[in-house]
Amino acid sequence: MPDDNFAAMRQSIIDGAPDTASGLAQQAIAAGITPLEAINNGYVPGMQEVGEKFAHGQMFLPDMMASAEAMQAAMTVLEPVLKKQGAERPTAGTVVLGTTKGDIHEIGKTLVGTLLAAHGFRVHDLGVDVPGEKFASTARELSADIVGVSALLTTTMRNQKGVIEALEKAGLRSQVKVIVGGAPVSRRWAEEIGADGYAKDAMSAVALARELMEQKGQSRTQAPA
Ligand code: B1M
Repeated sequence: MPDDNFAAMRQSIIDGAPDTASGLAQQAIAAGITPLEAINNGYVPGMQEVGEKFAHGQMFLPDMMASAEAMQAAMTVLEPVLKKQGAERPTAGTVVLGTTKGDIHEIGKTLVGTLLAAHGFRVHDLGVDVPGEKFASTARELSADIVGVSALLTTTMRNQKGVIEALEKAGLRSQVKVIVGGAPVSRRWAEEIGADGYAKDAMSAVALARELMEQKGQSRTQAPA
């Protein structure tokens, strides 16, 4: 697909144009472009530019909401294609995923969930504004291997720590690996709050989840009988 099409995808997000965004996604699939190429080269750069414009006062909240709608329209087309790949694989592990309490940003978290599902993980997405106790009760219910917590605001990052505390309180911390991510989150922050790993983007989250599943497998085989 020529770079022009990726530029058009990017622009559809900046313009907050859901119909254009989804039409371009359909064209991309028909042309044999992988959903990941469209996301990484077209739509995500659009969202990044929206964030920069918002930060510099060149775009306002309603514009940012329209851009999010456009992104979701594109994802509605691309997600089923990505997920189909995962349905054809054996289960790689169970992940409980959500955006932390106080935070309603969902696009990045949903993308992480879609890619995990595309790589064979069973993903239970709790949505946004999720309290720590909900992560813990769902992890117990599903015997989750991994809990993934997204945060997009500097003010809600600390609630990632709250999720770890809730897992500790529920007596689940030793059984469940915790991964954290989101734009303001860093490896250092993950270490500081005692998470098992940090991923900077959705593909790294898949690699990290696989690595943690390997570690879980090893500790199981090494555990005394
Ligand atoms: Co908001 N917002 N927003 N916003 N918003 C940011 C985050 C901001 C950086 C914009 C800015 O000022 N430049 C800023 C935060 C500043 C800060 O805290 N330092 C901000 C603000 C201030 C706000 C409000 C407070 C605005 C207001 O009301 N005045 C408000 C807060 C609401 C709340 O949550 N309580 C708000 C609201 C909104 C909308 C509702 C309008 C909308 C969200 C709609 C939705 O999600 N349905 C929105 C949007 C769209 C954004 C920006 C523009 C884009 C976020 C996004 O979707 N990016 C964002 C600016 C930016 O990030 N550049 C911004 C695309 C997405 C694919 O990337 O989410 O980073 P991202 O996810 C990546 C990685 O971070 C990583 O992988 C993903 C894919 O590669 N990742 C993980 C994410 N989660 C992970 C979890 C993992 C691993 C990796 O493991 C579990």
